[in-house]
Amino acid sequence: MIKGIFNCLDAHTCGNPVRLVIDGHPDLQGKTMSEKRQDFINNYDWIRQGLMFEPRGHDMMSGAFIYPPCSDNADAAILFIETSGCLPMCGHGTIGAITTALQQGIIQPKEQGKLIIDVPAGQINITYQQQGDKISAVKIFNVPAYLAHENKQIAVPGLGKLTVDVAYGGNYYLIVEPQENFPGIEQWTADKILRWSPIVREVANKVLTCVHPEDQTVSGISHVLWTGKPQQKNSVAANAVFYGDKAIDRSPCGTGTSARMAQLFAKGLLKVGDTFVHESYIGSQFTGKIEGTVEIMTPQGKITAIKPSIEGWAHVYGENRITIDDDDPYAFGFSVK
Ligand code: PYC
Repeated sequence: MIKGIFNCLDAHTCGNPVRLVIDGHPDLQGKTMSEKRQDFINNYDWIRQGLMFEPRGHDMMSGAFIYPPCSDNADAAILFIETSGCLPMCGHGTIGAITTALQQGIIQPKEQGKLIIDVPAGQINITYQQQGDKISAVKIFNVPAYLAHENKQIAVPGLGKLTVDVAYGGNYYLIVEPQENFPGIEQWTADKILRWSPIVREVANKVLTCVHPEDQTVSGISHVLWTGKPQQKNSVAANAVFYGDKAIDRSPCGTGTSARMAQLFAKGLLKVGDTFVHESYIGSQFTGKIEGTVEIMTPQGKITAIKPSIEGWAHVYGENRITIDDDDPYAFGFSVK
């Protein structure tokens, strides 16, 4: 029996996929996108599994649904889906979804060049550039980002000790900088990143607690951000972000870039107004900026979080009409371990 038919527009943001689902949206219960995300996770996760995993998707696949806004001041809302689950916020996903939705007329901005979008992690502001019928750049004014754990030592079986930080930029990132047991991403192959990341994440999650102070449903380290030397002259830094079970972000990662700027700000290495050109594992770039600061309350007390922005581009490359039919033994996808 056919469970669902989904028309999708496939795009990529700086190399990482964004499948925008344009119909077949489940009617989600909840007042906020955080509540709607919980409803999707509890009742409709089969849609994510069918659209993201093989054979209809792949390890890096990620996507989004555009919903009507939850707040009076917003233009639209986004629900993110990917192989790792339903992220509270996704930067490359937002750039891809907004580019596609504006080009297709799926979102009508109240004010040209600007959007306000509800996402599960809160509310974000967007500005965008248009050239003819194409959106050439999208800038996200992201949710507050902050350093949650600093200079923590973890012991990774087979790899040794690592000193790590954890920062929030819409998801919690374990940040690993070059040190004795990690020479930097330029000296590690993709295989090595894929091999060590899940182990390092598991070890870190056992000893470092991360729960968002304003939304308990946002918790745990989901991503590992390995750093190293950039390839491009104008990049300030480079990263390889691991997510899900076997994915390295091909984009510089929007929430990862926000987390990294928060980490560097807290350590006195970036200041308000600084521009941070961040490079991905394939050399594509986002331009990050620290737009300002805001005080937030954490279990450790009041801390200064940054207000980050990230700018990047996306290209739409195809259309896909995807059927999920439960007669198909792989209707809800599979992942090769
Ligand atoms: O751009 O925020 C991001 C992101 C998260 C996971 C993959 N990309």
